[in-house]
Amino acid sequence: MSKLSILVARAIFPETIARLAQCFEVTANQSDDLWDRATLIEKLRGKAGVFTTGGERIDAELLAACPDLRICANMAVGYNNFDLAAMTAAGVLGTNTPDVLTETTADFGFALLLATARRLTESEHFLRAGQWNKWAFDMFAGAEVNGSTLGILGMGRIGQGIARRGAHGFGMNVIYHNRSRLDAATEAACKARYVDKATLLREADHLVLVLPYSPASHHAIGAAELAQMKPTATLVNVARGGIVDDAALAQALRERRIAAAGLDVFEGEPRVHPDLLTVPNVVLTPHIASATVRTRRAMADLAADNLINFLTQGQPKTPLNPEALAGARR
Ligand code: 8YV
Repeated sequence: MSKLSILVARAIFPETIARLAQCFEVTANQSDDLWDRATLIEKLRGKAGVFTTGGERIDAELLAACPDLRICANMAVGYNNFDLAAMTAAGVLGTNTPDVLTETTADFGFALLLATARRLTESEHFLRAGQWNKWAFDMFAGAEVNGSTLGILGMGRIGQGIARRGAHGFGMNVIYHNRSRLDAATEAACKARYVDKATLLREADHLVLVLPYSPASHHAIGAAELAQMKPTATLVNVARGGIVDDAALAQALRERRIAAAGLDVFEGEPRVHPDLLTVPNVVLTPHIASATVRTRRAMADLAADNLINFLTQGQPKTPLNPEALAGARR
């Protein structure tokens, strides 16, 4: 029997390609070219599966143009690049990579919180620029982390990981807001108290965003929300660009209406709002919250498992829309 064909849309571990090639005819993009949409659709013709990394928009138009496509396996826990309703309607399965990146991403969220509060990059730039010629009592004095109030918006797995680090490691008072309240046992494990969004904004000394992106969460933090925060507060976004109104944030940072921000994700990334590049009180990283070698391998393995298990046995490991299986393309 001839092998099914799949596309790997971005460069990935050679070992992952080799593993996929045992089961499929693989078209890979190891030169990591950034294909435009027309090229992606062209490359997808005749492919039963695609390995995506989060930047490839899968919607009704693409699915109609690629009738052989049966599964889109995202190497990311977030899947806002998928129009899941369109995929289900077309009988195309979507999968993501939950769990394997939870602790690593929570580590990074906490690292960004610490770096932001304690002005790590700003002070390093100062030192590297040769500006350090004497000690001063208030030099890079930042915001206290231990014992302060940690606010978390979006209390899924990663949010809970950040809460545990704050409560157990740093003695923080943890408050959170989420679409739905956690059960009492999970709240107790995170030592976290549920509050409404206005209370979260008002009381947090450090506010961390970990909610999924959807039209409902677009600009969940904009000028109005920033105005409700303490002028001494910090804001961290490890979720998705678009949840924060970056122009409004840059203005709030410039006017010191909040103390500082730490951003791993941006509206329209890899472009970054030019105003964010010129304010000193922001720590900027290029969407690397899950980037440890072990975790990226685990993510790649899980995305590959989904392709292999679904296309060879009909049993995906982490399906997003299992209801698509009923009307699945063959
Ligand atoms: C990915 C992420 O590395 O999993 C996610 O949702 O944001 C990151 O872990 C990223 O999506 C790859 O583009």
